[in-house]
Amino acid sequence: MVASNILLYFFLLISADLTYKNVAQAPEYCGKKNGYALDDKNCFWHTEFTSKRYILYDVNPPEGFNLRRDVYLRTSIFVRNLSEKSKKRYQWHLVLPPWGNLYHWRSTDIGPQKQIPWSTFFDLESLKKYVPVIEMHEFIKEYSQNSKTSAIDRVYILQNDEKMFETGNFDDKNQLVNCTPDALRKYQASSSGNYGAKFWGYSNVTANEVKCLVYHGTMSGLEENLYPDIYSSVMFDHMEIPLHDSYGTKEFWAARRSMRYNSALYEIANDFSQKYLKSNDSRDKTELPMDWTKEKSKRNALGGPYLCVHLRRRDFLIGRAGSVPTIKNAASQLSIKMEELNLQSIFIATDAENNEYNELKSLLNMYAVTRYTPSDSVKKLYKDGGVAIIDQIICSKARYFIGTHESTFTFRIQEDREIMGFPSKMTFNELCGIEKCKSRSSWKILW
Ligand code: GFB
Repeated sequence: MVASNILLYFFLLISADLTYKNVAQAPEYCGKKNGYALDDKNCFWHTEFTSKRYILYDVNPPEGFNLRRDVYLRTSIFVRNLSEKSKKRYQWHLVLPPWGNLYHWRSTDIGPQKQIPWSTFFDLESLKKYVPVIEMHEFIKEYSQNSKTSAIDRVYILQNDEKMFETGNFDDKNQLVNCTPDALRKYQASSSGNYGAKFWGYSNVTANEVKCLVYHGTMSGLEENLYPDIYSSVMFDHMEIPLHDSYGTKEFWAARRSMRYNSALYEIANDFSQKYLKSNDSRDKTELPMDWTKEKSKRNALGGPYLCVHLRRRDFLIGRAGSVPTIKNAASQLSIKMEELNLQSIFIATDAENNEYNELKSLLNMYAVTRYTPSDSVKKLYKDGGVAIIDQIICSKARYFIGTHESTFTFRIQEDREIMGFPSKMTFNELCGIEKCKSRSSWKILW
């Protein structure tokens, strides 16, 4: 084992040397022949006693919930590929970064919205059928081995290649650079040499090393930075930077299908749709097997007798003013559609202020217009993120869906509808903005 470690280390060194300009340098090696001692700063007991390896990641703070879900997909595919390549030598685990402090989560009456585990929103057993995932609190318990802190072996702060546009060189890049004080601000070194970063607000999580890595390329290229014979836990900050290796492929859709929501959220959404929208899974042909791996390709979903619109407002009114309609114009687009479809009910998923919602409702008074309003207990338990998922589930089961141009919230609904098997023309529709209608993307499922 040790001999093979040494061989691998030399291989890593040689390959790092050959491609010096593009590849991050190998770390110092733990040279103890008879096992790793705890007091050798290059040696970590984890590597000796277990084949478990952990990938952690975080995302640029301003990014919203639904873009983060896409970063999860990229990362889960990466970790699954690592497991397949390492042929059981290492057991790769993906540590789920707790949810918290998102810009759009504005409710102040439901307690703090931070350190929220993934199980609040997603079904962990479903995720685990695609890739081994563990919650952060489980990682802390498992990894600290009774010590007071869990020290991540190496953290990479990924950075965009700012010179790419100046030089016109768009080749892949994977290059260690000196960290600027700005990049390191979050990662203050302590007197013991460890980096404490209050990772997700946990003061008992630290890092042994923090490196800055200019990165351009797809997820799979990150593998060169892992050195699993030396490190058992590696974290990538700004994981939104590496691109998908396989966007839209069967592999992408398998990972996406594994992202089932917490079953309590389906129950709340289904109760609401039955009560107010005359919807019923078996009649509407929107039932899915309990186990996502048993799903089959189909295009016969009918959906409940209502149209759902995702009407994105707030920051979209500023950042993307041209691609969102006025309320009056939205009402007119919706009435035309309702007449064409001969439907009577409209479900509105929106982050709009009450006055905008009320205006829309009064303009559409010839139809039964409704939206989901959570009870206090639902809000306390599932927070703003869970309430948004309930809206998404209800939209995913509508006969017809119209979303907002380039909203990732809309994209996730479209994906759920593709999985459920709706005819594509009932899904890939968008409200036109105050400027002319923009061309729409329609990413269809592959089985
Ligand atoms: O999810 P998200 O990244 O989608 O951000 P976009 C929108 C957030 O606003 C959701 C809330 O996660 C919800 O918290 N929200 C939006 C909604 N629509 C609804 C809705 O219909 N119902 C409920 N309950 N909540 C990104 C932003 O937004 O757009 C980025 O995250 C950036 O910061 C970018 O502004 C342009 O993709 O729509």
